[in-house]
Formats: sequence, C-alpha cells, structure tokens
Amino acid sequence: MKRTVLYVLVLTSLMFSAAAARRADYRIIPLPKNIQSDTTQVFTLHDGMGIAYDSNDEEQARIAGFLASWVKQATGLSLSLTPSDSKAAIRLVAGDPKTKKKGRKGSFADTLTAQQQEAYTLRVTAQGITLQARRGIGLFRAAQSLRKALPAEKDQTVIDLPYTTIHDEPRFVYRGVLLDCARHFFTVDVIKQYLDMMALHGCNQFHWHLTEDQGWRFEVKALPRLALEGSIRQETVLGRNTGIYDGTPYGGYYTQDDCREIVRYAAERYINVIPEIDLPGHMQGALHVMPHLGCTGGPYPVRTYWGVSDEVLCAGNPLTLDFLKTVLGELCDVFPSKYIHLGGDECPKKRWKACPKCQAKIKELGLTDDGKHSPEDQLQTWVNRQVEQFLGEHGRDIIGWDEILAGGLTERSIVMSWRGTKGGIEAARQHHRVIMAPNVFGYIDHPQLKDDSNQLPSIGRYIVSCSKIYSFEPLIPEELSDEEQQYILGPQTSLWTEYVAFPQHLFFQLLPRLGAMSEVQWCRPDQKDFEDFKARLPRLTRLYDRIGIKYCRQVE
Ligand code: TNX
Repeated sequence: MKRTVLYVLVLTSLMFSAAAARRADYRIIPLPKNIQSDTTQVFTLHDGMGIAYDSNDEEQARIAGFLASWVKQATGLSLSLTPSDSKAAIRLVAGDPKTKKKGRKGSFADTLTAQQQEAYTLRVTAQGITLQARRGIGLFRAAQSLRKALPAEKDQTVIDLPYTTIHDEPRFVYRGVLLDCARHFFTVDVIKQYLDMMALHGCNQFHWHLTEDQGWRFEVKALPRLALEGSIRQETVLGRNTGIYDGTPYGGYYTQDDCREIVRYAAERYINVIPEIDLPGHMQGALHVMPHLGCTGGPYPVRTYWGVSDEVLCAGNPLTLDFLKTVLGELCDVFPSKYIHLGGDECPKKRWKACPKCQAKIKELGLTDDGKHSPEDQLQTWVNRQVEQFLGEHGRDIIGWDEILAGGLTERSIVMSWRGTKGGIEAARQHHRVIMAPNVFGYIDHPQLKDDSNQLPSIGRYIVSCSKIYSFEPLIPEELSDEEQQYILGPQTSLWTEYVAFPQHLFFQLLPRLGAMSEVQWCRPDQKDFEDFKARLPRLTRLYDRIGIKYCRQVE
C-alpha cells in the first residue's frame, strides 16, 4: 500500500513537471547588448496563439512565417499568423526600437549606421511579446533572438516568458563566414543549411570560395568548358598528401541559376554573398581548360592533391585579362554584392620570373625593385588594378587576401587579413578597409579539440579551439589608434575543405565554434566571458539538436 502511494506521488510529480511551463532565457548567443528582465512576472505563450504583422508588408509576412516555423521546430508550439491583430501574443512592429511609439518605417533611414539598421527591441509584458525595429533586418534579428530564448524541447504547449526589455544591435558591420566549395563541392541544399546556421548566429556575409586548383565551380556561359571540365579532378589524394589516391573522379559545379538561388535564399536571411574568384594563383582548374593562359602552356591537370601550386595565370598575356573580364562580368550579373573577392593569395612568382611575356610586361610597365616591392609583386598589383577598374565600372569594390599588400595596395581595395592580424594592421594604418580573418583565431578547418583520437581529419595543428576564437579582439587596440580601428569592418571565420568532404563533417567543424565567433562579431569586449558563454551554450546546442544539425559536443 505504502509503495503504491509512493508510486502515485512520484508519477504525479513527474506528470506535473512535464506539464509545467518551461521558461525562456534571454541570455542567448550572441548575447544581446542590453537585457533588463523582471523574472518575477511572466507572459505565458500557449499553443495556438497568434503572431501579428503588417499584411501589406511582404518582408514582415516572411519574418512572421519564419518565426512561426522556428517556434514549431524548437518547441512544438503551433502559432498562427494573424495579420494586423492587435491582440496577438507576438507582434512585429516597424518603428524606432528605442521608443514604444510606432514610428514611420524607413524614415531617416539613410542617416542610420549599418548597426542601427539592424537594431531591435524585444519586449515582453503582460500584453505579450513585441518585436520592434526600424527595418526588416532588425525584426529578423529580433525573431532569431526570441527563437533562441525559447527552451528547445519538443512537444511543449506552454512557455513562460519573464517580462523583459532587450535592446540589441551588433558591434561590427561585417560578420563573415567563408565556405570553400572548391576543394570539396557542397550541394545547394547544404549551402542553404550553412546559411541558416549563419543567420541563427547573426552573421551577415557569406564569403563563397568558388574556384581553386582542385576545381572550378562557377558556370561561365561564354566559356562552358570551364565548369564542365575544370570542375573535375581525376582523383583525390587520401589524407594529408599521402601519395595514395582514391582513383575516383570528383566534380561538381554551380550553375548560374544555382548561384542566383543561393543569393536569393541568403538575402531572405539578410546575408550578402561575396563570391571569390581566386586570382592569379589557385587557378589550375581554369588552366586545365585554358592552358594557353599559363606561362608554360601546360598541360595542367585539375590538381589532385593539396598545397600551393606554381602554375598561375600568365600576367603578361593580354588574353588573361580578357578571360578575367569575361568571368567577372558574368559574376557581376549573378551576384549583386558590392564586394567581390579576387583572392590574390599564395601566388608563387616562379613562373612569372622565367616567363618572357611576364618579364616583357614588367619592362613595359617600368616596374623595378623599389626595395619594398619586387617587380613580380608589383605585376600582381597591376593585375589587381585592372580587375579593380573593371569591377569599379560595375559599381563594385575588391577584397583581397593580405598578399595583395606585397606589391602595394590599389586605391580602394579591402584587405582580408588571414596570416594572423599583421596584414590587417598594416592595411588599417594605410587607411584601407580591413576584414580580420586570421588563421590563428578563425580557421575552423583546424582541429577544435586537443585530443584528436575522436576527431574527424582536419588540417594543421590544434590552434583554433572554441576558447581561442572567443578570445579574439579584432580591433587590436595595442597596435591601432582609435582612428585606425575605424577601418576594421569586422571579423570572419573560414572553413576550408581540403579535409572536409561531407556535410556532417562540415557542421562538426563549424559548430559550436561559430557560436564563439558570433560573440566576437556581435558583442562588446566587456560583455564577453568564456565561462559564461559555456554556461549559455547548452540552450543553443539543444536547438541544434532540434534542427537536426551535427556539431562537436565537446568545448574547450
Ligand atoms: C591557406 S587562406 C589558404 C587556403 C587553404 C588554407 C588551409 C588562404 C588565403 N589560402 O587556400 O585552404 O590555408 O587552412
């Protein structure tokens, strides 16, 4: 008898705890700028409640739809979309997020900083949940924050949200993530998942690395063989250049329609797509199809192993520039991004030094060693300048890896610092805009755990743990004056894929390190505390579970 009573007690308490409403927690990743909460009072969100939005506003309608689907995915709660219902539990409101007053959408928008355009307020009161922002992008950020604040457990019917007022906006305007789709090819669907993860973490720039020695992956209609044949390597080396090959052809490329679909999908998630055509090095995929554009004339097989190739575009051949203009012209048609990445990294000068055409060009341009820049480095700068001018005519600016410093920077170029932060510091001192993408803090192709016994293969050494990423300060105040710091647009993390061939592995490398990077990108330094980040992480990783995405379960 006693036993039965005990059972009943245990059972009912279990039932009650299952039924008890779980609580929202606003200390999400990346941490909002300002959170004021009153945890003694809650608004209770029930299954079937509504999300109200302005039905004349397509953007709001889309965001409301996103929010409903996210809430369903994370919690199981079904919310209905109820245009213009002032009594709905959740309301999207266009207006100045700092005031409760409804403002005119888009007014004085041009005077807003990029950060202010993304700003939002999230309020929870007895009347419900209000997401308020001047722009759609701010409402989207607010909706993502609400999504992340909810407990990610399935089959919930009620959720308590403590009263709160959150004011939030990002620290940096540029919050980038690179994906190398050239060493390994990832489908449009996988890239969409990648973009979803970026959006979840508040990132806004997708740097899409599309061409490589090991494969050309962008369709150029005027040069159909480029993608058809330049995308296929005959086999792939196993492990870290072991000399043993898999004997299996490998390929894949993106049609222009695929690219447009990626651009559209990204734009709906407030992500700009920056395509990279890596030039004049890392071009063996193209040279395979167009051997006359190399200094030696080839043949050039699409490269089957990793590392830096000596085979680069011949800078002395006028056809090289014609080729680049054809490619970049079509690239501009497909990608609306203000910024186009021209690579510029790891371009050995061995061939140029021995090439009569390149040497003749050096002579024609009057390039001589000035003690700081070799003639060949200056020749690369000359190539960059031609590209910069061509893209300038299309209203675009160029971004290049920090090697573009070697021959002197062209006028408007933006430097992406990857060999540590040195190049970025130098460029900022020269008053050039900079993206900080240092390998030592952001190359997530490196292992994330010290003990590599359970890890999937990766490049290099254990130098990019979660805590290492988290410790990064992109403004480098010990090196840069306040004025020079203004040139730092923001940080980026990069996922190179020599050793990453499958989507699960991709997301394992990415997550949760992107969480750490997102706080570098979004938060002020005084908000950051790695132990606190780790304490907040389980709510995010539970959401990863609900989304069904793979991630590394250990964090160090
Ligand atoms: C350097 S980053 C590269 C890439 C490699 C990466 C591997 C850069 C501009 N070049 O081509 O994939 O290291 O970590």
